[in-house]
Amino acid sequence: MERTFAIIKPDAVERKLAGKIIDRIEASGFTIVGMKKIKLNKEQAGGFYCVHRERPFFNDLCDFMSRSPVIVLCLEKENAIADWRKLMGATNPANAEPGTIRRDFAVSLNENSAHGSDAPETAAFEIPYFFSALELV
Ligand code: 3AN
Repeated sequence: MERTFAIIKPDAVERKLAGKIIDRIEASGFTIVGMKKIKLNKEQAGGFYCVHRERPFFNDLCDFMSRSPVIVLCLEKENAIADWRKLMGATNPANAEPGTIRRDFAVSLNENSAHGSDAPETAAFEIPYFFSALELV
């Protein structure tokens, strides 16, 4: 069993797509072991995306992620990290496969509806950034 970290981003929560995305998560065999709706401030968004702090899109990314509430999830399944990224689709929705979350729901490269850990080390940082051990059941 493997755990990964997911975010339903502001653009998707604002458009009331959270239920549709959670439905796809469960239909694809993931167990939701943690889930909550939170509103990040810009500093908290920047801490989460600190690997991107030198990138030109960092400021816009932090503004976007702190614009309105997000839903954060910890998901469990065999091969959870790769399978969640496959279900999300490519970062740029224009390149995402048909049937993926980003192809079907994302607005743009920046407002791309979902986040997923890209490696075990990333998941090991991201899950405890948002969840305490008691919140993972
Ligand atoms: P992913 O979320 O697919 O792992 P990352 O980690 O490379 O993608 O990028 C984090 C987030 O930063 C993306 N989800 C996207 O919202 C934004 N982003 C990535 N690359 C760009 C870019 N070239 N221009 C604007 N935003 C970007």
